Amino acid sequence: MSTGTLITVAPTGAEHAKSDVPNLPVTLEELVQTAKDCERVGAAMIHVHIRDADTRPTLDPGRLKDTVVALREETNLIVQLSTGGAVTDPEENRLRVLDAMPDSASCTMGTVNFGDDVFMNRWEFVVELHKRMRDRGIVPEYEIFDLGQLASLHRLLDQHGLPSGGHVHVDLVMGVPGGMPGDAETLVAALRMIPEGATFSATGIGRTSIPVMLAALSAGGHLRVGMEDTVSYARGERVRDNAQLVARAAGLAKIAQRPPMPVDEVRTLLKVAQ
Ligand code: KMH
Ligand code: ZN
Repeated sequence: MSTGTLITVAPTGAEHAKSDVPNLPVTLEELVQTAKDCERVGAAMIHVHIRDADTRPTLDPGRLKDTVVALREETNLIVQLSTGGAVTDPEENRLRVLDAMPDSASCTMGTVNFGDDVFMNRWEFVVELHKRMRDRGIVPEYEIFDLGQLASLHRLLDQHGLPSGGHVHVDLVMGVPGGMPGDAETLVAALRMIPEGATFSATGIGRTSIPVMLAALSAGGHLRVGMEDTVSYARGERVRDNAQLVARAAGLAKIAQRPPMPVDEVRTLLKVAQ
């Protein structure tokens, strides 16, 4: 069991429209401001999706590089780029995300129904992501949307070896319609399948946010929160901003006697270069 809690903020995502969620950070300025606010209240890592000038999700290589540079200049956070993008993004664009040389990147371990869409992650594509990240010294976070994807993670590590740095960190993304439910029972089932020595974070989509957070803390796990996953703070109450979600996670982590982990400790834990 870990002594502290890694809090990752996922501030934007690819699913919410700015017109529906006006406080969603979509410009570089808004993203950097959010990152600073979240760092101040306990976040150590940021999971980044970016938007174009029309606020639509994009994997534009220039924008991604500028984003990594700006976040490094303005914060001390570990910068994790999403290679998941939006469900419409082609594989070659998703692989090209790694050219922006983030500290970390997401690597989803399989295909899953995603609401009314399909989030495609063919086996060959997953293997290619894993290998390219290792070649570049980028630390993966293996995104798990369903239990079978943990079996795929074992297969990946058995067939293709450990990631850069040698440590395995997974993120359980729970409560996506089409994926595993966001409840304590499912979290425990997932933990039984996590590779030995691996660490895990968990996030619950929508109203599963709080049950997943409490279950993850109880089980010695880490937390991901943010407006990518939840735009409602409580029943009938919209999220004010990402820092509000991070502050709540930090408060619960303190109650659990596992306060937010400082960034340098997280770098050591995940084997991300200092
Ligand atoms: N936007 C989802 C289709 C990731 O960032 O790696 C995929 C996603 C996972 O958000
Ligand atoms: Zn994401």
